[in-house]
Amino acid sequence: PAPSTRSAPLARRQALRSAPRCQATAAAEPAFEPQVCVVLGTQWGDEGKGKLVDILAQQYEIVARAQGGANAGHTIYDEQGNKYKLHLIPSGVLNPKATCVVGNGVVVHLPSLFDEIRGMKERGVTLDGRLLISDRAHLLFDLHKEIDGAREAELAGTGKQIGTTKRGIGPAYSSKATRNGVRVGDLQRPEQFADKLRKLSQDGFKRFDDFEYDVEADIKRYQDMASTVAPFISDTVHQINEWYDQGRKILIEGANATMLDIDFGTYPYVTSSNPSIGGVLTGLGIAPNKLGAVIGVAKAYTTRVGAGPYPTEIFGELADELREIGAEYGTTTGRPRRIGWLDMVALKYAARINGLTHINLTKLDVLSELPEIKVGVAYKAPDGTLLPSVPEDLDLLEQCEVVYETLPGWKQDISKVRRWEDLPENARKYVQWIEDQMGVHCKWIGVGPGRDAVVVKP
Ligand code: 2SA
Ligand code: GDP
Ligand code: MG
Repeated sequence: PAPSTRSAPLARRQALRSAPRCQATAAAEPAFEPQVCVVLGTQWGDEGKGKLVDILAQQYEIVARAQGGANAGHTIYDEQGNKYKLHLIPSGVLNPKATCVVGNGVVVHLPSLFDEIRGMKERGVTLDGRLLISDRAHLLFDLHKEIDGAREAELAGTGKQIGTTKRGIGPAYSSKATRNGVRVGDLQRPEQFADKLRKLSQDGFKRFDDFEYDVEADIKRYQDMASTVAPFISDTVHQINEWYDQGRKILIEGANATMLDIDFGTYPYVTSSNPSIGGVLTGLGIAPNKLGAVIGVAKAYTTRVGAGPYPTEIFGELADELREIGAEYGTTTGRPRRIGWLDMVALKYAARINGLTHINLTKLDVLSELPEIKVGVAYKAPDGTLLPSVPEDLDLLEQCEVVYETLPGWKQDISKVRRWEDLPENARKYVQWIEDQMGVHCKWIGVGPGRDAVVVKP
C-alpha cells in the first residue's frame, strides 16, 4: 500500500505533523513517519515483534492488538533493562502516552487481562484511562481452556497433537464461528450474558463426558467483574477510525505469525486466527488503504514451538547451542523452542501475503559464533522438482528436501554494535543477501534483546 502520509488529505497531514509526539529512542531515530504501521510475524512466531513494537511505540500514540489472545508472549525491556512479559496488553504499554487497544479480533480472557494489568501497575506502569477493549471482542472463558486441554488430551498418542498453548484460543474462535460466542459488549447486559454463557457451556458438557466447568460460578465472577471492566469497553472500530481521521499515529501489533496463520500456515498445526495482514483489517475494522507500512519481523534463523512440519529444522548440539544463546523458550509456556535455519521460501511467502514494506531482522547476534550459516532457499520435491511456494500438502512438505546456500559467518560479538557500518563485513553481507533476495529493505537489525540493541540500515 502507498504510504498514507502521501495519500492523506492536506489537513490530515498537517494534523499528523502537529500531533503530540513522544521522545524517540536513539535506536529508532530518525522518526518513522507512516501514520498507520503494522508489525507482523513472518515465521512461526517469537521473532521479536514485541521489541520492535516497544521501540516504535515511543513514536506512536495508539498501539493496537488485532488477533490472537493470551497465547501470545511478547518480551520487552525498558530503558533500565527491566523485563516485561506481555500476553494480552499491547507491547506499546511502556510509552505512558500511548493508548492501548485490544481490538475486536482478539479473544479476551478477562481475568488474565486484569491480572496482567495489576502486574504492570505493581511495577509502576498504569493503564488507567489508556486501555480500550473492543465491545465486539469475543470473551474467552475458562471453559475454552478446558476444551483446549481436553482436545489435546484426546489426541495424545496419535502423533496429531497440535501442541497448543492451552490458553483456549481454538475453542474461543470456534465459538465465534459457531455464532454462540459471548462478546465483551454482552457484559453490559447481565441477563443476556448469563443466558448466552449457559448455552455456550453446553458445547463442553455435550462433547466431553468428564467436562468440568461451574457455569453459575463463572457467571457470578463475570458479573462481579463487570463494573471494573466497564470503563475500558469501547466501540474501538469507531474510535480507531476517528483517530485516523484526526491524523493520529496508530501502531498495530501482530501476534503469532504467517506460518501459524489458520489459512496460510501449516494447517492444522496453526493457531486459530489470521496473524497475517487480513487479520489486521478484520480485527480492528481499519481499511487496507490506510496502512502506511507493513513491517515483517524475521529472526535471522527460525524457531517454532508446538508440533508441525518445519523444513529447515536443526537437531542436536547446534540446535541446543542456538537455543541457549538465543534463550529460545516459550514466553507463555516456557516450552523449549525448536530451532532451524532461515527459510527463504517461507519468508518470501510471508512477504507476498502481507505486502511487506520493511523487514526487521532480529537476533543476528545469536549467530555470531557460527563459522558458516545455512539458509534454506528452495524446497525440492521427491520427484526432483523445485516447488514454487509453500505447499498445502503437509506430507509433500515433510518429504521435501531443502536446498541450502551457505554464507560465511563473522565470528565476532556484535551485541554492542549500533551502526550499520560497524557491523563485521560478513554480517553486513548476510543482511544484504537477505534484502536482495527479498527485495524488501531490512531497515532494523536486532543485535540483542534490549531496547537500544538495534542497528538501523540506511
Ligand atoms: P494456540 O495456543 O492454539 O494458538 O496454539 C496453536 C499453535 O500456535 C503456536 N503458538 C505459538 N508459537 C509461538 N509462540 C507463541 N507464543 C508463546 C511465546 C508460546 C509459548 O511467545 O513463546 O510460550 O509456548 C505461540 N502461541 C501459539 C502453538 O505453539 C501451536 O503450534
Ligand atoms: P514475539 O512473540 O515476536 O514478541 O517474540 P518473543 O518476545 O516471544 O521472543 C523473542 C525473544 O527474543 C525475546 O526474549 C526478546 O527479548 C528476544 N529478542 C528480541 N530481539 C532480539 C535480538 O535482536 N537479539 C537477541 N539476542 N534477543 C532478542
Ligand atoms: Mg512470543
